[in-house]
Amino acid sequence: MPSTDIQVDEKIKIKATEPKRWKVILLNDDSTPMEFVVAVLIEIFRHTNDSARDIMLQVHETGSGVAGVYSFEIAEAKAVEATNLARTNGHPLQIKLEEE
Ligand code: TYC
Repeated sequence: MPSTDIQVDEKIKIKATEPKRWKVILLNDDSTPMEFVVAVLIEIFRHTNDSARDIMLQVHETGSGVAGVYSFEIAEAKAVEATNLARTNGHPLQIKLEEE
């Protein structure tokens, strides 16, 4: 088998960039029930009862809170799922994505 000499240019560095991560942020409103928000945090964002309640209260008291941090595709899918569940149940819950 013929052998081939390969010259590697040591000056060329491959920059390995970490994939971006996105925060799924819940926003407060006046009418989405607290228990519904807790259920969303448990069922869609896989929180425990305690952490779901903590995040819900933070949103309620400060105006916003992070439900989770994911790749863009997962963050978007969870935000859409939670928004659809809220609308199906007649709640105005607002969710936004923010780059970490
Ligand atoms: N503020 C709502 C209430 O008093 C509760 C709530 C919490 C709504 C978090 C939205 O993302 C939210 N029923």
